[in-house]
Amino acid sequence: MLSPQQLKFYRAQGYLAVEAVFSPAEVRELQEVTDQFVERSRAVTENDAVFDLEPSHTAQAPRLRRLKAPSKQHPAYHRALTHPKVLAIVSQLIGPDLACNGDKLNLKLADVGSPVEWHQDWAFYPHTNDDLLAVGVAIDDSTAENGCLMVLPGTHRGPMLEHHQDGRFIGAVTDPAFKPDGAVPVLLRAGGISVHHVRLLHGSAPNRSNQPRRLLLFQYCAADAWPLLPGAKPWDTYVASMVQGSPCRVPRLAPVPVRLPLPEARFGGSIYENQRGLKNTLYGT
Ligand SMILES: O=C(O)CCC(=O)C(=O)O
Repeated sequence: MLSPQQLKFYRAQGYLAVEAVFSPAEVRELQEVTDQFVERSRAVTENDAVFDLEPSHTAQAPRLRRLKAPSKQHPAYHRALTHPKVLAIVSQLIGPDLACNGDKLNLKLADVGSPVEWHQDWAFYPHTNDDLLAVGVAIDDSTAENGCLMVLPGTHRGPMLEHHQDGRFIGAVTDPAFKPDGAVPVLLRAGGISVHHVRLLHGSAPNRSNQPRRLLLFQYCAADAWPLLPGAKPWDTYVASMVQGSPCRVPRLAPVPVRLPLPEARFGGSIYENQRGLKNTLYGT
């Protein structure tokens, strides 16, 4: 459970790091399962519904960039999504009735791991209220060298920045004046978790080390937060996405700043693809 100090920190800063949420045995299992998916990616030549590949990926040197919807790909990832310690922490932050509105595993393999340009998750999936957050489960130690998550503290209370370029959504901040001054690295040991608010500005640099930085990302939302994009959540999908508590068909409306991610990004499939062609790159994508 989070202490009152940790809760206060999250409310003020919009993020939190919590060490040792997963046991060494649980971490080992996640590492082994992830190694198996990297092996499987040798047979994959193009991005598909499960695998997203680094541009330099080959069968000889498999470079899996992202595993999509990991909780649907292996029970170990599903157990992590519904881990009682994780759900206890998330409940303290956004309430007891929780749905999952997306999950992914960003691998950032040694030497090649692609960066993620600065963005707010809220730009991708605005809801009727902003009781949404993402939990990052560190499968490896997460360091400045291997491209840990970087955050801009307090920006979850600020404006919604423009994520459009040439009139289309591009999944990254496009204001040329934007500089992530004051950015803070979220350092974690394997088994620790990061938590970041859906409106917090964040990004992460390429992996310039010889160590992988695999981060399992789970998006949780309060059950009464409904997506604003038409057709984004049919009822059955929503009910199936509940990880704790009861569904709710009375959305809670909050005075939140919103920009829709429309018209859709030129390149789809993952944030890495959405951000292709970004002119205002801060990490050289
Ligand atoms: O992998 C990371 O460090 C950042 C991930 C992220 O922000 C995302 O995939 O939306």
